[in-house]
Amino acid sequence: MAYTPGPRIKEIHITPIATVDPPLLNAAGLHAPYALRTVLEIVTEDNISGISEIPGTKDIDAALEDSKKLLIGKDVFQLNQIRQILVDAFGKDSVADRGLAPWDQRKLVHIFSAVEVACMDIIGKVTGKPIVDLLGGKMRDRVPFSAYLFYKYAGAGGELEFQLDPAATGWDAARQKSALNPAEIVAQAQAMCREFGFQSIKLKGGVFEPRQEVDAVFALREAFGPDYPIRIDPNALWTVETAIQYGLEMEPVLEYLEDPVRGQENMAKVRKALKTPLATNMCTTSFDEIPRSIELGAEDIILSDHHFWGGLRASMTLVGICETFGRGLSMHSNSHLGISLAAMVHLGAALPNIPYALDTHYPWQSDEIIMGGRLKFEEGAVLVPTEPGLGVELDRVALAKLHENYKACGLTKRNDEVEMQKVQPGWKFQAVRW
Ligand code: GKR
Ligand code: MG
Repeated sequence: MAYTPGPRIKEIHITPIATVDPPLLNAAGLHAPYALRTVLEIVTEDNISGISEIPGTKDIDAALEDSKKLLIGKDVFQLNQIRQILVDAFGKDSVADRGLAPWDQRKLVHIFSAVEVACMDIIGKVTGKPIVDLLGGKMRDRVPFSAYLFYKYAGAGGELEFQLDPAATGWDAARQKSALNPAEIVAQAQAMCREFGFQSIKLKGGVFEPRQEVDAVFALREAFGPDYPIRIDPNALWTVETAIQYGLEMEPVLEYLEDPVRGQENMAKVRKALKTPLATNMCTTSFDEIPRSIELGAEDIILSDHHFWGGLRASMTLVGICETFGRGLSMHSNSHLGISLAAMVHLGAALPNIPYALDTHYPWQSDEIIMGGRLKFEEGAVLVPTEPGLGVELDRVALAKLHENYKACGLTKRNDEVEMQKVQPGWKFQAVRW
């Protein structure tokens, strides 16, 4: 049989959107009333469309815009060549480009992830296979996620900002309530687990002094019992001494401790002192950092994220490295909608095993841009799509509405420090606080 080239890229559409986000707190400050995402759509010469979603910033959008001229005419199957073209144009990100905030600020990894996922959506449609099959095939039918709790101010986000929507009921109403102490965190967990059926719990820490957050962990254990694994993520705000002190105290109840301290050296020190596994999406976040991670023994679990590990196939490479060096692998998340969730589910389904339920921010978002509305969770898990490609299609009306939000809200880059200063004038992000 003769070689048949794949479909060629005819058009690339980049749509920045702003999705309603409640006032969630973290180590870097406060979420803005909208979370920014960018939706990429690639259309081939034979009019097949592939989509993807990444964190949105003006810089990444501009770089994606610049990449258009490089990618038009390219065969969507030639992902290695496409990656090289992007590396040649934008250079590789350095480790320092990640920044100190809880979220990753690199450029190339995000651009390549956006292009790769959209191309794989097309490849799936051409071959009639779901993306999970392109990653080597399905290891499970349902992908389990964890409840992801946040300290937060009262408020619905979006236009309502810190006000509540009186018409909201159930989780929609619970999502708007404040959570500023252990009792309110437990109430948030109960409402979220009731709605989504999650069977494990993550608490985003690094907001209050550690005693309060550790008390919240014990309050969760008290309320949910030993069958619900619990993790806490102070986003590297603790000192080594603090992490060891509270890490030892939480040892009987923690499934893992996520990024208690900043940097691989400090993580390795804490890891030596504790039996609890350490996980990271901040200290080992690129292939360049793997050798040092192994040398030092910086963490037990790498929280992969296809948005910043450079795509789905790169994440599968990471799985192999983790297996070789005895690291566990799970998944990190940021504020996101259903296109990202679908990609995470395909990747989650392809992993050899899932020892820890994956992270997702999805319950915090109320908008959706895919046909059929928000994806469903059953007992905390999402069914792996069986349709070709990602298995989700763009709702263009909803996309246009969220693009209008983007134009109206005036945000072009995530900056939680600035948002926090609107509430607490003079508040400053500190890379290490307690
Ligand atoms: O959305 O506030 C947030 C989180 O803190 C997020 O930015 C982190 O990237 O969820 C993340 C994490 O696990 O570190
Ligand atoms: Mg984290």
